[in-house]
Amino acid sequence: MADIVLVKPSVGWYDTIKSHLDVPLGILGAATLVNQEYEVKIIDQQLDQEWKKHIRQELNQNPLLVGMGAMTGEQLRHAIEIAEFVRQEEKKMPIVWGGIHPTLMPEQTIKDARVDYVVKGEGEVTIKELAKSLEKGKSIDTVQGIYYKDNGFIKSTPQRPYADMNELPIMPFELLDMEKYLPKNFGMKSIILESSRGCPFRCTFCRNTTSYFRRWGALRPEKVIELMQHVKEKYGVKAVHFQDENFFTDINRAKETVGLIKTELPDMQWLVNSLRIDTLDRMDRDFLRLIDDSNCIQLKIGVESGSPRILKMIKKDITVEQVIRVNRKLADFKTSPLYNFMCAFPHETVEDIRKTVNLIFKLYHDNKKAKSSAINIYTPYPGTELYDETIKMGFKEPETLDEWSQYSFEKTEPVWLPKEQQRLVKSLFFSSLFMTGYDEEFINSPFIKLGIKLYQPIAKFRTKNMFFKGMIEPKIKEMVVRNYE
Ligand code: B12
Ligand code: SF4
Repeated sequence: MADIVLVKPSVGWYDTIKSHLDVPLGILGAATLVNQEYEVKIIDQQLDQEWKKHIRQELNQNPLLVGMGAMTGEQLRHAIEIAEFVRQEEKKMPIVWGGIHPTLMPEQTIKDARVDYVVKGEGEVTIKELAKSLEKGKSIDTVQGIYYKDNGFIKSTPQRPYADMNELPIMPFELLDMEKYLPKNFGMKSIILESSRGCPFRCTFCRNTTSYFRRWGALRPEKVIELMQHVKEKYGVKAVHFQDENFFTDINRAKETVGLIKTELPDMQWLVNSLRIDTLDRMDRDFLRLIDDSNCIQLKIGVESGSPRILKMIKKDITVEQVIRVNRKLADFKTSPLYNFMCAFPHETVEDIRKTVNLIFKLYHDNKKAKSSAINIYTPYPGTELYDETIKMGFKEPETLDEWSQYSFEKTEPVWLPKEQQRLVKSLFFSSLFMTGYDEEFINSPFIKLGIKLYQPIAKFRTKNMFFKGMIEPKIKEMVVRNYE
């Protein structure tokens, strides 16, 4: 039985319709060092129908703490459900929260009665030190990076310096039943991994400006290869999907890493989550050829908007001309680009949105391999520059953990936009999501798969023409999704 119990809250419908879940890197990250000194048990709420029974069993052995991490929104709702259960079963059990939401809102999170400690930022060292202090009954004010309560007062310790990823051991994947976490991405057994953390750019909607303070840290090329080799040998992984927010920040490191993937892992496919247009614009054809030759399947690229005015406002520091140029350049290579877009920014007009839609179809036209994400609805996250702007424009800031758990781009109205435009962006998100169908291969049910296939041409027509009359499809989706919750 375990000393440390870590629970991964369900992400909600987003994950329940998928055939396989992604490895919970946040929880595994938190387990990395503490696992060397203590017995750690991970419970995945989404996979384990009997999570309550299993948490109860662990509580019987009196662990040092129960920990969980959450993103803002639906996952937070599930984290609250878990914390409430633990509190109700064992009043005195220390409940530790980490992950992105508590990091962005540590003071508000610690105020909640179902939270005893908040770990702000990276969790590896902090949770280990916290566990030690709790075990030895020592004062915790020497543990950096935490918020806690002391006789009703909220206290915090200084920010912990960022870890050097190269000094951390490989995450303890062995704590999980890995077969349940290796989705068939592009038809191959795949895994999500991280090779760097943070991003030095300044986009006004992005949490990196506040949770990593525009810092970027990365594994050295040989360490990336070691990690890829580890998952290949131990779990038979054939494709690695890097979740980094900016894999190519250091071009020399990236070049060396890609070169090593080509020579050391010639059978491994790989893809990256996030890459900038201006970086690609600077890359010469030799580097792009190397990326192609190293079996990179896809590059996910943040474009966000087709409107120069909006790109300037969000400080994306790229131009529409660059996007078009890069897309044409990439047409000569096997690796396919997937462009990410958003809408519903404060001050955005219908004309700006039309420019985004037009750009998407131009990218498809110029490069047959080009794909795009749904046109996601901008969601204001605390601490970012645009967040303050939405508040000025009428957005009511959630004041408690419970209120934040109800917060999502799907449920929360973009009240900073005129009423008519609020409806438009929701319809556009919906049609563009199904137009792309790019997540289709993760979906379990053949019934849902077929539904998406049949709906795709209609979704494309609606998106291209921004025509949303008589749109009953979101209601149908709601009915289908309810069956999976
Ligand atoms: C994988 C991923 C997902 C996965 C699931 C992740 C999960 N939590 O289970 C999926 C694909 C489902 C997903 C969905 C979404 N995601 Co997402 N996702 C990511 C991504 C790419 C990687 C996360 C990760 O694993 N990082 C690596 C680990 C090691 O880092 P970490 O999670 O921060 O964990 C460290 C610390 O936070 C801490 N920690 C974490 N957990 C715990 C627990 C304890 C007890 C302790 C002590 C410490 C601790 O220690 C860890 C090691 O240092 C991040 C971007 C990124 N690169 O971080 C976005 C990100 C987390 N996602 C984001 C968003 C916006 C979304 C969506 C809303 C997107 C959308 N439009 O649909 C949805 C939300 C769906 C929902 N219902 O909630 C935002 C979060 C914003 C926010 N305020 O929550 C991020 C930051 C991207 C961004 N830059 O905007 N996402
Ligand atoms: S480039 Fe991407 S990760 Fe970096 S600040 Fe902008 S949106 Fe965030």
